[in-house]
Amino acid sequence: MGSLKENYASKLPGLREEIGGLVKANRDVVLSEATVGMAYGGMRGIKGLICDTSEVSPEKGLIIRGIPLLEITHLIPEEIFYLLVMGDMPTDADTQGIKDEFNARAGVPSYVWDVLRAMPDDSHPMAMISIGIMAMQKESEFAKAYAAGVKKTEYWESTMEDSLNLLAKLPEMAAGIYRIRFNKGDLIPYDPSLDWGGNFANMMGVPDPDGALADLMRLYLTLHCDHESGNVSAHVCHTVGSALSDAYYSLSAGLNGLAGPLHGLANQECLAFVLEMIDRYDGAPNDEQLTEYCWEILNGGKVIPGYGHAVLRVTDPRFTAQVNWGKERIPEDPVFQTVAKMFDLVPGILKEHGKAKNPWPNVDAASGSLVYHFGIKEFSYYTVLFGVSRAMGVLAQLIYNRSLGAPIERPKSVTTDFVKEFVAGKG
Ligand code: NMX
Ligand code: MLT
Repeated sequence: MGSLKENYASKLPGLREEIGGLVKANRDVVLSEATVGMAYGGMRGIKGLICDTSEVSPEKGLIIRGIPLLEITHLIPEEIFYLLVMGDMPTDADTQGIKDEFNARAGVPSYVWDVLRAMPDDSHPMAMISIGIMAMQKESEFAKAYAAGVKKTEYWESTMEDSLNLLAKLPEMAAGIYRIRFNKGDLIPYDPSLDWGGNFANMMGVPDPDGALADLMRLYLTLHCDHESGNVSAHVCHTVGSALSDAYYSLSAGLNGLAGPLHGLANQECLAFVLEMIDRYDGAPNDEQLTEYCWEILNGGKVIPGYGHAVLRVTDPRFTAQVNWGKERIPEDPVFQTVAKMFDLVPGILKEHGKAKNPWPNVDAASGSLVYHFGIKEFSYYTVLFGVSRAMGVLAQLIYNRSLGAPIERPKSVTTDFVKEFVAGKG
């Protein structure tokens, strides 16, 4: 097999023909309608986006290229990235090809470290990674190709270059942010003999004598990679990219969305929630204490982080995969045990509360407890881990959309006066 670029290039003519034909023959077929509630309600349920890298079934959760997540949790991130981009399972040679691409492109430029070190000591790690990515924008191959007048049909090639360059450098940048922001000492160099996840764990410099953290990191990076295209990080990345902003602008924007507490930042909020409970009750809370604490949060008008979802109506399989890992590897850990106890009790509490449409845990409910076990206790860092993984999905979507010539995104908005007149006309 060839490189990722060669493989994608050979697939693309068929893809263009298939999708071009589908759209041409069905342009006016109605896919979905938008109610007033949807327009004011975060566009929930409107089918107005296309995503072929993955889909989220309300009843089954994440399905990557047609394969339910729980069937592919053994894949390493390099394999997942290949699958996201190509839609096919990689061969061993394909996976090695991705590893070689990352090794050849690794190496965060020194000016990025200067920028990150110049940031205030109390900067949020998500702000640091977003700025670190933006600092590298001048490296964009797409921006250079566009300025040189590249043909529209070739936009995807430099977008793939940018994406591979970014993915090769992200673990090093993210690990460096951990060491700089939390005063962990010198940066640890990239090791080309390690895989993407193993390298990330190694460069963070957290003791990992038996490789369990590297193993967790691979799982973590695999689980958080993609969640179709309507979630905030993917949607923002797509929207920014649709203006032909390059992958640096687009990814940085997407990660800014991930930094919101209702999206990826929920993983830091979740661990804070668990630790506050343990602190308040002087140890892992019992059922009554946990229930009391949750009601206090809900009665204070706040959300229980890690629970609920805009699309899912079952326990998130990404949560299940993490809990399975925790039960096998760290069953006695009191923080993990508290997360497991929450799973027993919170859905019932949320059902009784009666607001959340989905009372079940999402991806963010367990992840913090697993990394905390390994001594990564700086929970403002946790969303960076999510972000490194999510970069694979949103960049795969960017390559895909650019290769198909997706137009600039521009849905129509209406005014409240329009809605008033429209509904009056219906009455
Ligand atoms: N705790 C308390 N109330 C909740 C929760 C929760 N975990 N989830 C939803 N609700 C409330 C929600 O705030 C809303 O209240 P109101 O009518 O007063 O505005 C009501 O239930 C209906 O919301 P839904 O339609 O069920 O949820 P929506 O689609 O609007 O939002 C989330 C989805 C994920 C933003 C929401 O469930 C939430 O805030 N969960 C906690 C934060 C979290 O875990 N986010 C991470 C999601 C995964 N990720 O990584 O992105
Ligand atoms: C995600 O992984 O993006 C989150 O679960 C949020 C979503 O899908 O809306």
